[in-house]
Amino acid sequence: MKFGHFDDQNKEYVITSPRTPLPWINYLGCENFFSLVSNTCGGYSFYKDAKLLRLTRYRYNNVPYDSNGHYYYIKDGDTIWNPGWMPSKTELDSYECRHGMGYSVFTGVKNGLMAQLTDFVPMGSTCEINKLTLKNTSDKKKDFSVFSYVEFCLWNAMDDMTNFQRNFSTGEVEIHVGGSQLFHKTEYRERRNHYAVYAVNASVDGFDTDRDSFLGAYGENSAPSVVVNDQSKNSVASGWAPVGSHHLKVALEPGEEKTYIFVLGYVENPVNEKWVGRAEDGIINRAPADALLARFDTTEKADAALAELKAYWDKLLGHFSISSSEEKLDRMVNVWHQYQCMVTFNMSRSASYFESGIGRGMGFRDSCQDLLGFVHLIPDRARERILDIAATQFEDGSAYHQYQPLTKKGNADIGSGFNDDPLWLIAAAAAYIKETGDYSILDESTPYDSDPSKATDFMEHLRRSFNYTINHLGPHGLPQIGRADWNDCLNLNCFSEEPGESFQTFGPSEGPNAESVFIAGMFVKYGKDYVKICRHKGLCDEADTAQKAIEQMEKTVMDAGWDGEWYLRAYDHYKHKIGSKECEDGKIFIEPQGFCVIAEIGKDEGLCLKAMQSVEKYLDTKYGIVLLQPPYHRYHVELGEISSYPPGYKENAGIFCHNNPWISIAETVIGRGNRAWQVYTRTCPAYIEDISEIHRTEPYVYSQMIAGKDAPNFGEAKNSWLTGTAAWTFLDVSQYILGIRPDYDGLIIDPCIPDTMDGFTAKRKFRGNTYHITVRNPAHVQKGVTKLIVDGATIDGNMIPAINGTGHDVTVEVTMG
Ligand code: BGC
Ligand code: IFM
Repeated sequence: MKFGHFDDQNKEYVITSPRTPLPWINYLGCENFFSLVSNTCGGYSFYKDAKLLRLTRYRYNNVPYDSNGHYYYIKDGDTIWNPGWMPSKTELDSYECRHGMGYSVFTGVKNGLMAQLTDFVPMGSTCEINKLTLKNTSDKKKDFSVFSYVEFCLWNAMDDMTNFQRNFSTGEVEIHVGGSQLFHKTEYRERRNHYAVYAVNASVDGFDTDRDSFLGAYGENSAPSVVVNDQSKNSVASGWAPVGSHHLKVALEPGEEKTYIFVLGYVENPVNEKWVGRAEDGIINRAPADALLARFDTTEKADAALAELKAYWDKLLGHFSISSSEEKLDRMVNVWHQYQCMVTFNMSRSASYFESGIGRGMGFRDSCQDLLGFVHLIPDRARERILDIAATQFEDGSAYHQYQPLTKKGNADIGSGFNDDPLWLIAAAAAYIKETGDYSILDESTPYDSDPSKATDFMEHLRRSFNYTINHLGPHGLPQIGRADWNDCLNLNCFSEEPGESFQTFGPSEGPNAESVFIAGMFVKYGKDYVKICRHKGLCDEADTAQKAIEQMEKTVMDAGWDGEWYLRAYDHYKHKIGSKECEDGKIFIEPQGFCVIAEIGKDEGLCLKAMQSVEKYLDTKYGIVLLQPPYHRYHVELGEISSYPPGYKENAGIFCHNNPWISIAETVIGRGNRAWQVYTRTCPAYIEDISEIHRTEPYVYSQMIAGKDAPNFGEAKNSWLTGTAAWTFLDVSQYILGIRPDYDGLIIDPCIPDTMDGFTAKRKFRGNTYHITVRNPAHVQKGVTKLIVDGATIDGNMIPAINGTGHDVTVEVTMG
């Protein structure tokens, strides 16, 4: 069952019922100001940092779910309704929500009145625009009221939810009616150097800034008393809960329409003596707010800003596009994969409807992996991101696991000890260099622990990342796992003398014994990149030494990390095998199968094929590949968080979407295009749109997890949007299935597609040139390039050497066979 449909022409998902199984959201903002907006106008805004600079309030875990947002009420006779249905929940005569690239449009019709709300964050601004168009579609004159409503958050979202003894006394507002731009503004501020402004470009018939006055005693936002009575109270908030609400009385002749521009903005108010305490001027410096509002004070200016935003996205998505016989593939590759990658660039794991914006900020491993999916779109910002991440590394190569976006400083509460983290930095750096050819990043002076006095060049950061693994080997010569590797919940150092009976701590701790075969796979895969980077720098001895360490690790995996039919997962503190046929539960895990095959460990010996066959045999389901089998049926304290989940959820045998593309990529490594395709399509949003009632999260983006076959709700997804799945799937489909893969010296063309596919065309920007690629598959093979013609000349092999200069259009013809 579907709740909408894709509009490929406009790059939109069109939701046709407000009653989606869960809120289906979109992200507004590409730079510093962001809003989350659901299909019923729920959501909130923040500036740069969802925890520290939150503009509007959201109540998580609320009942009903998703019941605060930026709302517009229409009071038409006795009827109160909202164009996005919530919060009045008045049945609409028609409803539509279009989530597009950085904007959302809600169209509601009720009793011959159409209200269309367009929400977006203009480029280069610190505000959200809500453009509200009202049209009388009846044959009678209509007189009605519009009330706007936002509830301000007192900046620090955590404090806002917990520290009432302070916060109920901090709110102050200033209200300005009229003025040169005809804006009505409510400025919410705290006595600090920034404030929020909420304005409309019209003279108003009333306003409210105090929540209790607006809602009424014991009132709710589904039917605020001000709206019910059709009369604002002109309330002035002092402490308690400041809100912004404008009252507009509107009269429309049949067929007539009117448009209003509402702006919710963030303004810095630099400490400036002129403005402190001068009652006649107000206490804040209004000039920057006036300047912001002046940019959007007419419909034409707002429309131009929306057009600019759309042009920005068209240009961005123009970096990579394809055309094939598969409509769903095209729409995912051309639009939604890349869009989700950009959202993960902006949000990392901070703010979604499943991440509160308060807990996790930027993840070290998460952001490094996200980068794999957006580096081709915004290489300059990717470069900056890599250096920001590296600056949170410690001098021994380990790293803060998370950092705060505003301060860019490591989060000491979480600390370090996740032993895969350092290697992800090499993955990110290698992807950046392959995309751009820019080796100068290696020379950038980069701090440790955000302390400029402890800086080295970035190359040294990579060296310490690589050596961190070598310096932390366990009893079998495999990498120590530390608190956890990619699998946050496999905490093998939760040891005690009596396993299962008592334990040292619940939660991750470090120790020398527990080892990870997954990190071994990463070390081999990204170690090879490190070797290439060393060679490019002329560090031949270092490259040779690193190469030997990699070969040794491959041998170690084959000796101590192979279980007969698949790669082992780990050894625990007691040196017991994890992910082995000898285990009662958790006999086989997905992660080492993916990474050891991607690293080609034991490929010639047949290990890779065998491991992939085992994945298919033991881990496959119709909705994707589960993380492990059998699930842990009872709690194993010595394994940490993993078995605290019931079977089929999250890391305990859920379908973790993130590592499904690892398997798909691994299948391309061994040339099995049909299977790589099957794995790709099984979790791909557009391919499972028809089962939205089962899947439940947005059908245009990935979720972190789908309940596995051992869970009662098999097939139900959770944690949409902020997942490494976005980057990995785009990498899988663009670089491994379609096979257009940047490399150090050029662009590799190496498709591995289903044998039923005739071919495809692609347009790919690479180092300033545009490649127009046609792939033909006349022999219907799964992999193999027999002919590569570049601008009319046949080339040996399957790599197009990078060309000097930019601005060229290059024609590439590829024949598979
Ligand atoms: C785990 C969480 C953990 C999170 C953080 C998740 O997959 O289930 O418990 O806090 O990862 O990285
Ligand atoms: O790898 C992690 C990621 O960093 C956060 N979410 C869960 C994944 C698997 O545990």
